[in-house]
Amino acid sequence: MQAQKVVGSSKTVKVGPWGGHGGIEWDDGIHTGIRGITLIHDRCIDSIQVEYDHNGKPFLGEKHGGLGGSVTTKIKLLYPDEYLTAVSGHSCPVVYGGSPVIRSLTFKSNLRTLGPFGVEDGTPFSLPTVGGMIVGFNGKGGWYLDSIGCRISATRSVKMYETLQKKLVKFGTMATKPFATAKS
Ligand code: MAN
Repeated sequence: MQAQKVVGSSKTVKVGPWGGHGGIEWDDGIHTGIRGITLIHDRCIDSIQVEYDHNGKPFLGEKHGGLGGSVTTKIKLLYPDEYLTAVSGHSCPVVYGGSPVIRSLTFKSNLRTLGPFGVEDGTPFSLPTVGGMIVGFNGKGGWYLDSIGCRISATRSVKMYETLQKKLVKFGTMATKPFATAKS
């Protein structure tokens, strides 16, 4: 079956966050898709950095979490044919007396399952299957990734999106015509 090309719509639903309450809050905002994810992990998920798509251009989010971890996993999605549909994982403390942190993460795309990464220990969490695609992550981080949540958007076919873009371009050309004429 051929993968359907889709982009996210601007209406999103926030789900989560899952994990602990430690660390400081981070929010990557809302984008049009995800091109890749870099996870650094060991006994837990030390950090996450997401490369989004923003209206057809790559947008690199900040790295969230700490500087430790021994394994670097670079997930490259086959954008725009592939998009993330779900995230799941486990959380519990890794240090004595500490609050729960994200121990493992597993991502699901329309084409495959990526992971698990980290250690599947502690309380499991999973995103209820609501359809749509992930267009932004948020959560908390300190030495480690304390929690993670995401924003889900309904999917739209690229064809519809391109038609809309063409219309906007046409409208833009018309609007600037008097200036263009004056210049020539
Ligand atoms: C640091 C602090 C905590 C946080 C842990 C794990 O100790 O930022 O608030 O829970 O790291 O990330």
